Amino acid sequence: MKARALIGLLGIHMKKKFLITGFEPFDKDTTNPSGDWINWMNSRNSFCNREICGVILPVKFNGGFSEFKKFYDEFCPDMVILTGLAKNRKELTVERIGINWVDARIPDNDGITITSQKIDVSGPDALFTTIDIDKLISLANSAGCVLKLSTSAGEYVCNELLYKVLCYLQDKKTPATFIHLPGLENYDGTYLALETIVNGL
Ligand code: PCA
Repeated sequence: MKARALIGLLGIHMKKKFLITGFEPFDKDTTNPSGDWINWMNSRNSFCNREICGVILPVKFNGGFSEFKKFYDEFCPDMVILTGLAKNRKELTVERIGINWVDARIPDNDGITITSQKIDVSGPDALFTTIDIDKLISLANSAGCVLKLSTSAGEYVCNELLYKVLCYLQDKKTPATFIHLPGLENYDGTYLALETIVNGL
């Protein structure tokens, strides 16, 4: 029996562990609100019953997932929340699926542009995210923020990370989701909504 399961049986309360990721800037931007949210979160003390590991990932094909895996294997989280920027969206969106496809319009931060190909030639075509979407939406609403459902995380680095993470976690059964931040002037309300989500899950 795993140590955490035994401790649970003994009734000892342990903090739920969250691995939360954002991305570094890309496409000539100097900031990425998803990375800024990780820094914002790491600087706060408002996650009383949560143990948080916040990580900013590189916007690099293959690079994001290998960095994620390193932290996942070391931290062994109970839940995974991936975030990134979708500049052309107006609202916070939660992704339903990761697809087995990459078709980049712009290079990643190594200057690499991967077009029209499967992420994993022998992998499933798509995988569903595994944190209850209705619950995420109602938690965001309770913080006064609109969170909409999205059925496409795009065909760039965010979708590549999401797909690889969902594949990796399939047999581990760790719930995982992806939330895209919109393009906004001010992210105060967005960060508070994300904090409410983490504290409510
Ligand atoms: N957004 C990009 C990659 C990094 C990020 O924050 C995307 O949606 O694929």
